[in-house]
Amino acid sequence: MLLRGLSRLLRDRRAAGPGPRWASGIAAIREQTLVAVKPDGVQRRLVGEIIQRFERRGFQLVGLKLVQAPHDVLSAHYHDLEEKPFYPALIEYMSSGPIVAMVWEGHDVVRVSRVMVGSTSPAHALPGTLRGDLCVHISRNAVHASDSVEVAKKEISLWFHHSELVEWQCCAHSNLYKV
Ligand code: IDP
Ligand code: MG
Repeated sequence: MLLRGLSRLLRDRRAAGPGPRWASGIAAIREQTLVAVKPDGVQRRLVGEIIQRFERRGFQLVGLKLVQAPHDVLSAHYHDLEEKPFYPALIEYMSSGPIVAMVWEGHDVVRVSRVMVGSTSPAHALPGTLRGDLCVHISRNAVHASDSVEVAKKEISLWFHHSELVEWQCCAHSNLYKV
């Protein structure tokens, strides 16, 4: 009986593959998203405030860089909006200065980041959201966050080489999660 149980456990473990270093429950809270401080946010010295919101919420920073976005990255990033009348102005805006690109990790981080960022138009964004607190117009909304898990994966690989992402163990983990 005991032997049968042990061999089932071993078989299940093998089927699950090597997996992450941590317990399998932790793998479920390692969702990632791309957040970027747009050129207006960098110019207005909002980088620290935006990072602080994500840190204080409890998410974990795993990638960070200041970049002048290359045109091919921007056109891939916004290819869904190519037909929109504001597209040329959007590309010009996003090319107008450096961007701080980040990857944040944590439970449900894609959905929660969108809530934290607020509506696309700051005029409709609720107080307490980044756009609702820091911006006034849709043409200058200071921050980007991926809108789905699928899109987040694509955007992270567009903006970051995998060697630029750092896997690190957070010492506050047990105060943020019980999994
Ligand atoms: P999101 O950033 O909230 O996901 P999207 O609809 O994906 O919004 O649009 C991408 C970006 O394009 C917006 O964040 C904003 O910078 C810009 N944008 C969207 N709609 C307008 C508009 O009507 N006028 C000007 N810029 C716009
Ligand atoms: Mg979007």
